[in-house]
Amino acid sequence: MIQKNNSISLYQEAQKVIPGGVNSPVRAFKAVGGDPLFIKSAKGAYMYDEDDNHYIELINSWGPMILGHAPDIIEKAVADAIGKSLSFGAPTAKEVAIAELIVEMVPSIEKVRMVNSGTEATMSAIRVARGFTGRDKIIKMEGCYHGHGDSFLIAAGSGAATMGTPDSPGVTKGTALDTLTAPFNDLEAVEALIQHNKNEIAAIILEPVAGNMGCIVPKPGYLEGLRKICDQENIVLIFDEVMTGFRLSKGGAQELLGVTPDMTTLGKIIGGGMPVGAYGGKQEIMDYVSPQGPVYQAGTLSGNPIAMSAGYAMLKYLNDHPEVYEQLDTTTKKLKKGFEENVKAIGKNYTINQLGSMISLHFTQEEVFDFKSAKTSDTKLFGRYFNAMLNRNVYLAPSQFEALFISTAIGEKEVGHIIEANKAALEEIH
Ligand code: HOZ
Repeated sequence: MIQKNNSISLYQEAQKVIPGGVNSPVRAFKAVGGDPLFIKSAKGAYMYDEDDNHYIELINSWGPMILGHAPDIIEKAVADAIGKSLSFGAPTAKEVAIAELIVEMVPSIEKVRMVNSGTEATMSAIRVARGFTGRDKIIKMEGCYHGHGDSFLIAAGSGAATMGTPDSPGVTKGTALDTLTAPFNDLEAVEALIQHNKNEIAAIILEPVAGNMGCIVPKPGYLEGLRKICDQENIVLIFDEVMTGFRLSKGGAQELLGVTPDMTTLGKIIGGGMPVGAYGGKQEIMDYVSPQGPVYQAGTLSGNPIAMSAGYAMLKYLNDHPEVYEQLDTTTKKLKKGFEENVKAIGKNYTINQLGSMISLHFTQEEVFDFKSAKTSDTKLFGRYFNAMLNRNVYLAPSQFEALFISTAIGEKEVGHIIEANKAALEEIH
C-alpha cells in the first residue's frame, strides 16, 4: 500500500480554497475512490508525489508529454525564451516559425491561429464555421469531448461522463438547441440529422479517434462518409485533434487515416507541456478570422513566447524524428498484447482498444465502438483496478472514460513492470 499522508493533508487544505480541491474535475479521483495524489515532480517515464512515491506515467499530462516528462530539448527551449521576458502581447518571429511548421506537418491546415487551450480552439473553430457558412447548428458525436465550451457540454465524454454530468447546468437552452448529437461511428444518424435540419448545419465536429470515452477507433468508411456528406451539404468538417494531433502521426489522425477535414483543432502536444491550443484549416475559411475577416477572436496571451518556444521545439523534434511514431506503436502494441494475455488468464474478454500510442482497457466484454457501448463498462471494477495499479506504482487516468497516452520514455523495463502490475491487479480484483 502506498502512503499518501502529505497528499491527503494537501487535499484537505485544497478543498477549503479550490472547488472540490482541484483545478479540473477528473483529477479528484471521485470516479475511482481514494484521495488524489499531489505531484511534486516528474522526469522521463516517472512521476513523484509529495510523499516521495514514484509512478510509471501512463497519462503524461493527458497527452502533451509524448517524449516523457521534462525532455532536455523542451527545458532548453523554455530556458532560452525566459531570459527575453515572459509575454509581449505583440507578434514574434517564433509565432511565424511555429505556424509554418504546423502548416508543413498537418495536411489540412493552410492557415493557423494560436490560442491558449484546446477548449479555446474548439470554441473559436465553431464560431468561424458559423460565420463562414451563415448557419447556426452544429453536430457533435455522443461521448466526444471538445473542452468545456457551452456548445459542447451536450452528451460530452471525459470528465463530464466521469462525473455523470454530460449535460451541464449553466448551458442555456438556446445554446443546447443548436447542438445536435449523433452516436460515434453511425453515419446514418448523421444523415438523418442533416435531412431534418436542411441547410442549417454549419459544422460537424468530432475526435477522429475518440479519446474521451476511452479510446475508440473509427470504423472503416466512417470518416470518409462524413467527408462526403460535408462536401455534399456544404458543411464544415472539423477534426478535433487536441489529443490525436502530433500523437498518432506527425500530421495527426487525418494523416494516419487519410481523411482531410476543413478545419482542425489542436492542443496538448502543440505546447510541449505549456498551455497552448490552435485552430486552423483551409485558407478561405481561416480568412474569416479577424483582423482579416469579420469573425472576432483574440487573446492577450495567445502566441505567448515561452509557450511558442516549448511548442516549436516539440514539433520540430517530432517532424525531424518520424521514427518516434514507430517506437510508440511498438511499445503500445506490447502493452496491448500483455493486457490481452492477462485478461484471458482470468477468464474474461474485456475490450482493449488501441491505435498508435493511445490505448484503453474497458471493463466490458462488449465491443466498444461508441458512447453507449463504452458505458456498458463496469466503472466500479475500473475504480478497484485503478487503485490496484496505483499500489503497484503505475499511474493510470482516474476514469474509465479516458484514454492512456504512452510516451517514448517508456522502455522495456517499464513495459515489463506495467504488464506484471496489470496481471496482479486483475487477479486482485477478481
Ligand atoms: N478532461 C481532461 C482530459 N480529457 C482532463 C484534464 C485534466 O484534468 O488535467
